[in-house]
Amino acid sequence: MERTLVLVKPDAMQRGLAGEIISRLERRGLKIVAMKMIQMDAALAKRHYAIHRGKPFFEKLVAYITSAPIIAAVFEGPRAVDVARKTMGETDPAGAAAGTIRGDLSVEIGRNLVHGSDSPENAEEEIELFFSPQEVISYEREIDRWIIES
Ligand code: DAT
Ligand code: MG
Repeated sequence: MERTLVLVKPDAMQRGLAGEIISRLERRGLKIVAMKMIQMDAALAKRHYAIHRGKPFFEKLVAYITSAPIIAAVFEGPRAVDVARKTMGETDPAGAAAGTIRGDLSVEIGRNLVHGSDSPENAEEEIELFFSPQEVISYEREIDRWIIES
C-alpha cells in the first residue's frame, strides 16, 4: 500500500484549519499511519525542500515553513500520493479547482496550506526525514473493505 507525507503548514495551523485539512484527507478514505506536531528548523526545511534550493522563492519558503508549528502526517492508501495531491489541488491556489483544499481555503502560492509528496519514491525519503520507522504504525481498520475493493 502506498504512503505519502502530508504537512499541515504554518498558515493552516494559525488559521485553525488543521482539523478541516486532516478531515478531508481522512474522509477521502486515506488512513493516518503517523502524525506529530513540530516546529521545523531551517536545517530540516532545507533538506525537505532541497530540490528547490537556488530558486528565487527558496529563502521565503524556508522562512514560511519554519515560522510556526506544523503537523506532519503519513497517510496510506491505494495511490495515496496522487489521491492526496488531487485532494489538495494545484500548487498555486489561484488555479486550484473548487472542491480542493487549496481551491476552497487559500488564495496565494506562498500560503497554500498543505504539502503532499509528489511521487512514491520522494514520499519514502520525505517520510524518513520526519518519522522513525517505529513512528509509522501499520494497522487494520474494519471499514477498509468498504473503501478498498481488495
Ligand atoms: P507542491 O507544494 O505543490 O509540491 P512544489 O514542490 O513545486 O509544489 O513547491 C513547493 C512549495 O514552494 C509550494 O507549495 C509553494 C512554493 N512555491 C513553488 N513554486 C513557487 C513559485 N513560483 N513562487 C513562490 N512559491 C513557490
Ligand atoms: Mg512538491
